[in-house]
Amino acid sequence: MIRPLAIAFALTAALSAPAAQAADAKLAGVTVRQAWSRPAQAGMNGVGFMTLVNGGKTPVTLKGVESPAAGVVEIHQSSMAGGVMSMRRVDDGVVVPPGGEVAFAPGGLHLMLLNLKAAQTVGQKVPMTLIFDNGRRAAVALEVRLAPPQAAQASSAAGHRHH
Ligand SMILES: [Cu+2]
Repeated sequence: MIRPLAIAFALTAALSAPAAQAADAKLAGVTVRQAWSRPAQAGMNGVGFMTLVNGGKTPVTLKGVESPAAGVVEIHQSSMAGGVMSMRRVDDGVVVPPGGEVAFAPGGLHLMLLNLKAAQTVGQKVPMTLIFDNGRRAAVALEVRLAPPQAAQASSAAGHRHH
């Protein structure tokens, strides 16, 4: 309940680091919620999940992701066809519509952390840099967990902290 807030604040800080310009406003409303990963061994591939929320008035596109924890991070889309789950790389980015959100979740969009440099264990934080259109970058940390964070609690904490 505290954690998604911390991530959102980190994102805001990263986005507002450059001097205020018109382009900054475009991403000012983007927050990342429920960023998490799963335990994995060094040299193996890991996964990353999160929800991108665009509180702004224009679309925002996630173009790519970098992490010191993996050789390469790719954006993947899983799909089911003929009873077989497969995944493909998403090369043209993921658009988050204004006022909308996009969930990266098991069985759908996910981050693929190829060739992990170290083992990931529960409770650990995996640093990521999200790269948006116009070259904006935002730092987030994926919490290594066995199960997804509770969506309702997370958004409630983020939206109603003043209570
Ligand atoms: Cu994948």
